[in-house]
Amino acid sequence: EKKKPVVVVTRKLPDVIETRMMELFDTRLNHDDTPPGVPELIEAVRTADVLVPTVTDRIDARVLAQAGPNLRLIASFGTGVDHIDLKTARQRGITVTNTPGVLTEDTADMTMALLLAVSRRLSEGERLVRSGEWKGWGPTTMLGHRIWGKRLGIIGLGRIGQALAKRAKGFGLSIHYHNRRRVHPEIEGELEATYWESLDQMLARMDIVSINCPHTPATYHLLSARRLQLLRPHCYIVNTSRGEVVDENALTRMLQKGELAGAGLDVFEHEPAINPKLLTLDNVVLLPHMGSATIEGRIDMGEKVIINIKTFADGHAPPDRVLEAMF
Ligand code: 8YV
Repeated sequence: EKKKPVVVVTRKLPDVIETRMMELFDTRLNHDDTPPGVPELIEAVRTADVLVPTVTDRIDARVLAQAGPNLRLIASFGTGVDHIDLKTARQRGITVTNTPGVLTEDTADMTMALLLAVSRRLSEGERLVRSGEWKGWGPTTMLGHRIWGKRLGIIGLGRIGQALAKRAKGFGLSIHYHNRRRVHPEIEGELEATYWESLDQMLARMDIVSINCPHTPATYHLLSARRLQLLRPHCYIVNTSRGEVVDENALTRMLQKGELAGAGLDVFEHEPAINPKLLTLDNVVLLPHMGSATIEGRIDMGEKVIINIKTFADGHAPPDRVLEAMF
């Protein structure tokens, strides 16, 4: 019988997935779910045939330089691959896969939830009730802003951006987007989406901006201090993508000065560290990177990881291979 591949998993995964992986592969699990540090990651790449990292594990050139000769596949548990040095992996002949598609709808739901939470002041309202300070209903208390009839500018109209656009259309928003490439006219037509070739021009005209592009060298601080200044003061920002796409300090300063209406943030530039000033602001909703955090989604992701490993171990091209050229 063929030797089972040694699969090293860096974080705790759903039980059904771990059980299935134990059956199929020579699987080494992380039972206590502590995020591995660099020494543990180096140990993992030295011993594994297949590494299953998550978004918390930086598989950079330094870690990959220590990879053993057996490491042939990095089957990441997640869609974003900005934690993996794809170029070094390719140079070392290591295939990389991710889990696209299965967390699209969940992340789009969370983006809508954040957008409504910040514009209708959900977190603030709940804090008021829980504090015991609520004095009762008043015609001018806790007023937010309606979202219907407003303009939503989506940065990155990929899978998640399109799923968000469908939902936002149902909520009566008009859809605008900026993307590296204009999407197919049929998709544009279905979403009644307006394409802005110039991100700067789009930003200056929106009521709400949502970030739905991946973090790559090209999108690092795409919303720079200069670009943030193009937004009008009544504009809300929502980010369920990656913190690095926004200059968090510049955003925080603008929120403090009232130069923006508010922000709904699920991701941060140096998470889990957060600019402490953000914690003092009422016009922000802050979540601990839970955009795709559903039980169903995590199981779907695990199944994708398993299929990628199995296909690769059987000598075929895995379905979710990631290439540098995709970004
Ligand atoms: C999860 C994510 O945190 O998939 C991504 O890119 O950011 C999140 O949905 C991640 O999948 C866990 O590894």
